[in-house]
Amino acid sequence: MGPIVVLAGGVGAARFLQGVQAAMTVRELTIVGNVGDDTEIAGLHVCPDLDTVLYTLTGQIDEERGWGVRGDSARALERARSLGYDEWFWLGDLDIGLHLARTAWLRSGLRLSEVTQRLGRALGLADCLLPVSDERLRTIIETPGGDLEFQTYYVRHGHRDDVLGIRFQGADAATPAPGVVEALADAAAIIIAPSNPLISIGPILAVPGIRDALLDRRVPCVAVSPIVGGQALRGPAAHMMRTLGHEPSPVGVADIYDGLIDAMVIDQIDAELATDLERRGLSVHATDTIMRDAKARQHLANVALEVAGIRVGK
Ligand code: FO1
Repeated sequence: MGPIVVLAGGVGAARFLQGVQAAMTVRELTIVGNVGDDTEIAGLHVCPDLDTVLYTLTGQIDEERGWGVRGDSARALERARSLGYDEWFWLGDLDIGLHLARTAWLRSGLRLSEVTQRLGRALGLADCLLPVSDERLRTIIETPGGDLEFQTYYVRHGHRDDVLGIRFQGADAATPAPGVVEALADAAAIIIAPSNPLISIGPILAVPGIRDALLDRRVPCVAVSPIVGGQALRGPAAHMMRTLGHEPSPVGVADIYDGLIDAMVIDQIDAELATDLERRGLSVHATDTIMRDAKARQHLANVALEVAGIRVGK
């Protein structure tokens, strides 16, 4: 029996995946992660979405922020700042240690997928975490003030700029990392985590071969809506969808995933949208999708897995 494959962005996906881990006892889980928000800080290769998943699933995440290591200090960054180095991206000391290892291994010639497996093994990750691609892929946000690298838009500018367009630099020439297409082809079910469809899942779908692998699926693909009552639970998804001409609702999300999904899990607050979604040929399950604690995360994962036809272990 093949793995459960989850396409994942950052914080929302990581919390959902925690629920999946808790819901499944014996099944294999393969996570295909976004790399469009990767960045280089002072020469260090930082993979925010992969690391958010890694830290969350190994119990190290700073729950309040949703990223970084819980209780991490910032002595390295403070020293750099005291020396006059101006850095707007916050990096904790333990996090810097991980970036040092990653960067060194990448420079020695290992692929990002190999490095990610190494980091996962070392930190005790039980599941398979794969970057969607080993090649350089960067999300570029087009704003009235010009093109911005993703972290500049998101962190430095606090995602306040109007978004005129989104590009995935390098995507056309990128190839799926080893194991990604194989996992999708062999999957027992595919789930798209509650992540921003445009900037978290968008870069994954932009890698040639991924969309085709989803179109060729022989198992259900279920999307969990990250939009609840017209709002994103976190981040700029709703505003971004509206400005780019998508309805900020599960229906808008479904339209972005047109042809790629068979079912949707939506929040009970959006239950009246079920008919609209069913008209698009989707089966729909409305439930409480707010992942406030471990129990709620497991509940949402249980529902998504069951909608995908997977009998959960617990
Ligand atoms: N988010 C912030 O708002 N400010 C930061 O300084 C910041 C640093 C950071 C460092 C490592 C990391 O893995 C994530 C970090 N994030 C930070 C979060 C991250 O940039 C975003 O949440 C994601 O890229 C959005 O998916």
